[in-house]
Amino acid sequence: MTRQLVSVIGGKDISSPAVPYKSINPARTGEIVADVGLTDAETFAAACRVAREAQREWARVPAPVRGRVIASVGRLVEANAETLARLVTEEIGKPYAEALGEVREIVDTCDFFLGEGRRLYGQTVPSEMPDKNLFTFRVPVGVAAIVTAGNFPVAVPSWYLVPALLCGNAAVWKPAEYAAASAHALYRLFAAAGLPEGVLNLVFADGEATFAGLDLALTEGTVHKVGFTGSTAVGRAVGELCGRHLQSPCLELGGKNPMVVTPDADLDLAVEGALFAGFGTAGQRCTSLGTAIVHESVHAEFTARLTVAVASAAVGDPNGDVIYGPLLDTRFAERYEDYLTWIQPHHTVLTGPTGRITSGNPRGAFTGDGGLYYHPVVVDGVRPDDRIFLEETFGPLVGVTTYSTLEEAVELANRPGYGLSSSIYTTDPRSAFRFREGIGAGMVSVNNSTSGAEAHLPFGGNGKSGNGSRQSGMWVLDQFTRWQAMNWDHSGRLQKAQMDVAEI
Ligand code: UN1
Repeated sequence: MTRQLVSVIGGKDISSPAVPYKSINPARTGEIVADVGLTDAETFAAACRVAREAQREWARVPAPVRGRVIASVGRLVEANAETLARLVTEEIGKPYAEALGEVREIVDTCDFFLGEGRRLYGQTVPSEMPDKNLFTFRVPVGVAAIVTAGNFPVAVPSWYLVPALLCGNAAVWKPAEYAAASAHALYRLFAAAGLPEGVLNLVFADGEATFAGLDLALTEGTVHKVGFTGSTAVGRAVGELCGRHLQSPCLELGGKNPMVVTPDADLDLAVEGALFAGFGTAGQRCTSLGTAIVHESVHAEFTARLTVAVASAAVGDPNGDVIYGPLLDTRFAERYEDYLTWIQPHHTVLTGPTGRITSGNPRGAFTGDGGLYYHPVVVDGVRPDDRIFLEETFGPLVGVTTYSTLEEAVELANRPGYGLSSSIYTTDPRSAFRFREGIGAGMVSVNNSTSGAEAHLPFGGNGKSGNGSRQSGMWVLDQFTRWQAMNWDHSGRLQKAQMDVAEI
C-alpha cells in the first residue's frame, strides 16, 4: 500500500488542508512512493507558533542532556541505516552505496554535536576597569525554519537540524516534496530519540505556501533563523524576504564548481576525479563538477582518457553497481533537457548522444518503466561566455576548456561568479597554494573531488553560492546561537566605560 503522509506539528498528524501530491520513483515513474498532503501558509505559520512554545522549555534543558538526545538520534539512524538508504534510493534514484554514505553523514554529524552539548563554550574577557567581569554566552536563536532540497534528502537537513536542536532551538522543517517519504522517515527517527513534542515539526508545503507561511511567521516573530538549501534564484528570494525582517538566513545555493588540471597533474587521478565529481549523483550535487579547465599541453590526453572512462561507466538501476541512476524528479529532468539546448555548434560532444536514454541502452539502464535516465555528456571547446560555462546545469554534463597560465586558470575558475567548491589536480605545491589564494570558493580540494565534503569542515559558499554562511563543524554554531555579552561590576560604585579607565 502506498504511504499516506501529512505534516506533523506538535507530534500530531495534520491532515487538513491537504493538497494531494505524489512522490514518485524516478527509476520507474509509474510507481508512487508516497501520497503526500501539502498544507497551506497558515498551517506553516501555526507550526512556527507551536515550535516557539516548545522552544522555551527545550532551551531550559541542559545542553549536555540535549546532547544525549542527539546521541540517540545518531544511534537510531545507524540502526536503521539500510532501510533509510533504500528509501532514499527508491524515492530520488540515488545509487544505494551513495545513499548509505549519505545516511552515514547524519551519524557523523550526530557524533560531532553530541559532544558539543558539553562544550558550547562562552568566554571570559578582561575588563578595562577593576572589579568588573566580562563574559560571553551562546544563546539559542529561537525557532529555525529549515527549507531543504531533495538531492540530499536526509544528510543536508541533518546539518541544520542537529546543531539547531543541540543549541536549544526548535525547528520547523519543510523538505522537498519529491523527497517527502525520506524526510518523514528521518523525522520519525528524530521523534523516537526523545525530543519533546513541538521541538521538531515537519511541514509539507509547496514553494508558494512556504514563502507566504514564512512571511507570516517572520512578521509574527516566531521564526528567528531561516536555513535554506536550493537554487540561487530561490535563495535570492529567501534572502530578500529575510532582509525585510532584519534577519540573515543561512543560504546554501548552487555551484559551478571548477577543476583545474595542471601540466604536471596525475592524469589518471584527474580523470577519476572528473568522473566522480561530474557524474556521481548524476551531477546533481551543489558541489558537482561544472567545468574542467585543463592546461593546453595535457588537454588532448585528458579528454581522450575521460571519454574512455565515461564510455565504460554504468548508468542505470540505482540498486545496482552504477555511477548514477535516474535524475531526481520529472521537474529536474525537464529543466536539464532545457540545459542540453545550450550546447552550441562550436562545441564538440565527446560522448555520443546527449538526451534521455529511452531504449536499447548500451549501459544497462532499465528503461522500460519510464526511468528518468540520461546519457553522460562531456562537452569540449566550451568558451568563457557560453551559458554552459557560466550556469549550473544540475545534470550529468561536464564542460571542458583550456588555459595557458595558472593566473588565467584561476580567472576562468572564478568567472561564473559562484563560489562553493573547487579543485586543482597538480603535483606542484606552489600551484596548489596559488590556486587556493586566488579562488573565490568556500571549499578547495587539491587532488580530490569538488564533491564529497566531510561533515565537520565548514561547508558553504560565496557569490551566487550563498551569503557567506557556513554549515557543519563548530562554525555552524554561529548560525544557531547568538552571542550575548554580560558585564558584572562588583566594585560597589558606578564605573563608566571609556570614562573611568584605570591609569598606571
Ligand atoms: C548538496 O549537494 O547540497 O560535499 C550538498 C558533498 C556532500 C554534500 C552536498 N557532502 O558533495
